Amino acid sequence: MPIRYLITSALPYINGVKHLGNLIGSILPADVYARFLRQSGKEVLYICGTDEHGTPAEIAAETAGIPIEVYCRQMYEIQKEIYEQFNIEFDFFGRTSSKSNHIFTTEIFKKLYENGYIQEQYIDQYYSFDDKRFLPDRYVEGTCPHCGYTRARGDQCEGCGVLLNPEELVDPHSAISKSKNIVLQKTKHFFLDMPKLESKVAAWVEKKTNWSDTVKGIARKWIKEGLRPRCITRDLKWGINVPLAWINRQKKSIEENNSKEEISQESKVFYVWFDAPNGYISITKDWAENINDPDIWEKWWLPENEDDVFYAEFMAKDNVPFHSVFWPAMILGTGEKFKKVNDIKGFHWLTYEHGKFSTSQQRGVFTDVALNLYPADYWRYYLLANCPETSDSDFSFASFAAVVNKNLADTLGNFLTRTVALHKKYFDLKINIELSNKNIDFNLEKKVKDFIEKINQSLLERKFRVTMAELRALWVLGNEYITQNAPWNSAKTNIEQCQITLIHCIHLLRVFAIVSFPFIPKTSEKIFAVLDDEIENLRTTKITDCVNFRYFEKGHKIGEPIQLFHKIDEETVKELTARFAGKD
Ligand code: B3M
Ligand code: ZN
Repeated sequence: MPIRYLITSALPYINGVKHLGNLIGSILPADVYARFLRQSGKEVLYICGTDEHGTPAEIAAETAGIPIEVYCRQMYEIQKEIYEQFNIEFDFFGRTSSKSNHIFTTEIFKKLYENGYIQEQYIDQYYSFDDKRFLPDRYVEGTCPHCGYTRARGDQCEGCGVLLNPEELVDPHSAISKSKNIVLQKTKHFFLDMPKLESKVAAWVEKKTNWSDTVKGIARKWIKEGLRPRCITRDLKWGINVPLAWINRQKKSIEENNSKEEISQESKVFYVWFDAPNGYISITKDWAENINDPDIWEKWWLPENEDDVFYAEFMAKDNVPFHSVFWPAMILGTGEKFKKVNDIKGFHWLTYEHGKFSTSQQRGVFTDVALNLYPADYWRYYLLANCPETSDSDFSFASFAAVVNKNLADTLGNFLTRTVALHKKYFDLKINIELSNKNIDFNLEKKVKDFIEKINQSLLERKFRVTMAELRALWVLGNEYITQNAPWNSAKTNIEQCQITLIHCIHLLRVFAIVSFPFIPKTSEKIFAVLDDEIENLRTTKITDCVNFRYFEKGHKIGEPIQLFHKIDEETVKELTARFAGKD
């Protein structure tokens, strides 16, 4: 049994505000899992941060007309603020451009070098005179030699899907400036010797019997096709410098090495995917510094016993190869005992009205705009209920409105309004009876416990779709209970029975708030405020222990009824659908 739970979600790239698909594809489900485990009394660390290096960041900064450091700092603050507003409770939200990641990534590289897993190779790369930079493959554009598509990229043709090398393109030009003033140049790069690491990685992957078929399938496919050396450096300025002086010293110290040639090229940095995953560890170090306990990170990443920590990663499926094969290969190559992942949760895509979310075409809903439209819990609930867990799922305002109206407003919201309004009408919000073995509805208790057991189990397994279905069914039970027991009838004939029913409903509201807390935390807090219970109890009550129909004692008074959710009407759906349809 693990004693600690380490959780990371893929580090959102720095080059802009993320859309709803990014949120549900990693950060939001990880937050639910972390909240649930904390409620269960587990020791949890949830780490995330911005992924800040690479060409797209440089280009975004140039487009914005500000220095890259300034751009990254601003975008970091903006993204951090947005996640706070979505009530994502990271233990720390850091940055891969931090000093600690520079130091740590350099250490990882040196260990790999010393252990013989780094090769040098010359490669041909286009240099653009007008952009004054080497062009990464996907920033070279031209005509596909296979299908004639004129906007093929240097890594792949989007016309026919074939994988390309930039030098294969006909009429190549810079995708940034469109300039044709580009030449192929030889430049020396460092490669991670994946063939040499392959057997280690393959053995490690095969031991992962708990991985989903999708995740395991992706890892196996890469390994089966044979791992090739992977270029881990780039000719860019922004990034973590390759320690060239150190490498030159290493070479000099190896007497028999006949290649005495020094590498003198400046501005060679690590490829962003080489430094970003190390960010999980270096951000944990930054968290440790921040809480004035600098060595505490080792408890998570270098546990005495590997099984003491259960490590779960959350990400979209295109990130899976990097987390299931390449980063583990790096870690294995260092020979250090860093904690490696136990389970990878890989999500499919959220589409927008059956198409792609698109930043450039302003198509779809982005996280900052979403928060201006509706409160965080509307989005959290909808996205989780509709999460692309085993296949793609689609966002539309019509389905968003349907889910908010039916599940949130008509089911949970309505149950609160009915219960509290009736309790006000008949009992002036005051509990006058003690529930005891004589009048507790044990049949109801059993049903509630069964639902919670299922929710608990599916959350432990990080299965979100089933969890959400069970949660909804639990809320429905509340409405069925009040309808069947019709306290408005018993009010006329048996006022004691009327209150017994309503006190059960008040206790059900408390249960709903606790069980719903990982998903819609602000709503749970509102319910607790109405019940006049301590908000802190939401965080610390295990969902499997929360069914206690004696909790509110005689004399307890609850607050006035409130409307938890507002319905979204058809006109609004039409208006929003048109507003976010994008430029094309
Ligand atoms: N930044 C996610 C992406 O932009 C990427 C994740 C890094 S996790 C170490 O696709
Ligand atoms: Zn093509």
